[in-house]
Amino acid sequence: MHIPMGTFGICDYLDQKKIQVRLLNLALYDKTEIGKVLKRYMDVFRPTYVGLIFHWQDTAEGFLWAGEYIKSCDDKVKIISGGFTAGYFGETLLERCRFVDYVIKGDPEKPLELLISGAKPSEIPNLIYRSKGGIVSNEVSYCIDHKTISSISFCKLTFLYNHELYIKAVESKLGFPIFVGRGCAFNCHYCGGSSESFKLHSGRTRPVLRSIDSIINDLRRLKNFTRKIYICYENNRDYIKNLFKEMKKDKTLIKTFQLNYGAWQLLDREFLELYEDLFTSYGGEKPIIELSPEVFIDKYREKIKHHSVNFSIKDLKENLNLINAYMGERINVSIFFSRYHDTHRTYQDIKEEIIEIFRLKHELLCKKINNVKVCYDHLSTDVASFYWENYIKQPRVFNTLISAIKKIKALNFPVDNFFIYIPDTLSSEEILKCEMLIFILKTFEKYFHELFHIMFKCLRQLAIDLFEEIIVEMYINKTMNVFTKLDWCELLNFVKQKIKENESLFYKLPFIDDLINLCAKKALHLQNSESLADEPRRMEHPRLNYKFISINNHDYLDLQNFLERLEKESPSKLSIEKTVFIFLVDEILSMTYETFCATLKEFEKGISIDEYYELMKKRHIFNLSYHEALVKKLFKSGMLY
Ligand code: B12
Ligand code: SF4
Repeated sequence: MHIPMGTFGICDYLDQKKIQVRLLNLALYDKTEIGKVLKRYMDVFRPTYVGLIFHWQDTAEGFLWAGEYIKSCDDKVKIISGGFTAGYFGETLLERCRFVDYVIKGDPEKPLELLISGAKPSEIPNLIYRSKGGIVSNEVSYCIDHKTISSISFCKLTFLYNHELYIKAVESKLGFPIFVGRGCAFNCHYCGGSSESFKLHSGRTRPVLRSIDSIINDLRRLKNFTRKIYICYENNRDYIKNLFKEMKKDKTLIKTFQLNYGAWQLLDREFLELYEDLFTSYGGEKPIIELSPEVFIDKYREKIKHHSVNFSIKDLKENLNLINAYMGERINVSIFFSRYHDTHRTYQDIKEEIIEIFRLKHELLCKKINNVKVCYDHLSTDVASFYWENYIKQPRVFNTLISAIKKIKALNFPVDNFFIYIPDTLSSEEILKCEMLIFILKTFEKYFHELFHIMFKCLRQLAIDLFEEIIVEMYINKTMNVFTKLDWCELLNFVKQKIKENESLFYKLPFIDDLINLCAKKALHLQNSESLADEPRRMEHPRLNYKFISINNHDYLDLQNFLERLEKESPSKLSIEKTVFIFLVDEILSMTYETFCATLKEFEKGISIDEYYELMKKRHIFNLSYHEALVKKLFKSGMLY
């Protein structure tokens, strides 16, 4: 969906050289329409050269399709490709793709200008092209300098056809990315944007930054288009702070933008103070700060992350406290963990990682830190990263990438990213086991989060062992696809059985029957809620539908409170607090059993709706409009029928 940030800069650069240029982002259009859209804009603009960006490796299929299609529309048009992936594969891309006429490796500004202005290919730096004698790669001798990169704008949105669509799309994600510079000073093993990777795909040996003034000018322009921006470029924290300090000098930039921030290191007080002074929230959303420890176990993180951007989990937790002390609930924090890494070579390593990541989620909940989201996804295996170079066979061959994409599509579990590297010390059964474990834990966390946290509270790590046992005994050898057809009620039953057949687990969770009963009703409700009628018939003397009611011994849905009770009282001696849960279309209503008896239970006696309202009035329980709205919802939910 994104356009590489630098592409807007290239447009401005070429425009300054009086070369007409337009941008088309096919990802913004309906998939079934993109052929027509491409043809339409080719007819309108009639380009002599088309720059086909191949930056992210996961866009390979779209790149192949678009290249073939453009040539089929007009075989005289010259196709120039560039971006990390194009630069990395360079010659083999020209070998494999007849439609590619040129590849530019690394910075494209000057090479593009020269090529389009008619210079001889042999005289254009960074260019890879076909000649009579075969494919020729010129030296990568052009790297944009500070002065030039500071003289162009990276946010003249009007170069892009239908730029409003792009704004809408980026606003639905993290916001418009602000171009700060190119290259990275660090070397994280998993990253295709590391300093070593940059040498491979771009021939770049050191980062280049824009001047702060040029960024400020861009922000002034940008505020007329969007108020939601994203920065993820921290070679030098002081540089970012200086940018903030300069922004503060311009009143029109204060509290103008929501800044979502991809931090490469933990945040410090000065940064947070500046951030607080300068930025605001936009469209009722909270801004997001991203932190990426990638792996949980400190000694492994030390191995894969460059030491300048490394931090311990202890430091991370302290940093969360610091961020919350400054901004509290006004901000959200996303913490990213990923798999698979070359540090986690055995199933036990990964299991330990899973335990720690889910323990962290639980710990945050117990500490009432609600603004932190912990993500645990597949790692993108970036071309030119250390992982790609060292663990992928024939890394420099373009077909390796194409077959990797096919392999990912054929995997029997869902994938979050272009991920191809898995340590070869893990068997396919172990991988499947890890994937199932994570999938089931995430399912629980999403749909049955009370059960998930109560289990974690009472059983600690044994909760993970229990799920693992269920996977091994019930799922791993079944042909049924757990990832697409997981039967929640069956799984809940397995959990109950496992706990009840083990005395020490049952001792820790003596209310498991009761809790699972509630979850089973919830499961049925979640799976059936879509089939509810829109406007059901209202009966004058309605009855209660117990299918949508769960009467339990504790208020499990008041989770925070229940966990605190578990902290103070022994699970086996918990006093009963009879609670009624009513599953409505869009919420679960909970009330004490006494309230239930005094209100809805009255319908069991066959009273009419008007008699019910009368009764509530007499008993001084809420007001009429509350009950009218409730009764309407109860009918809609099928709870009254
Ligand atoms: C900020 C950032 C983002 C931001 C903003 C991206 C953006 N719009 O540019 C967001 C969050 C949106 C993002 C998303 C993704 N990112 Co990112 N991102 C970065 C980061 C941290 C900095 C990028 C940067 O500074 N770019 C500036 C420079 C380097 O690029 P540029 O000037 O924009 O463009 C260059 C080329 O594209 C080329 N070019 C551009 N236009 C044109 C046009 C022509 C005609 C030619 C010839 C050349 C050309 O010229 C420039 C110089 O080489 C890098 C890490 C890093 N150190 O680079 C990762 C990085 C680039 N991202 C990466 C990945 C994997 C992704 C995602 C696929 C992640 C995901 N799974 O969703 C998505 C892809 C989004 C999409 N397809 O729409 C990988 C790339 C690996 C790869 N080879 O594919 C990197 C290296 C590291 C990482 N793992 O995050 N990312
Ligand atoms: S992950 Fe590491 S190498 Fe990659 S861009 Fe961030 S700091 Fe640089």
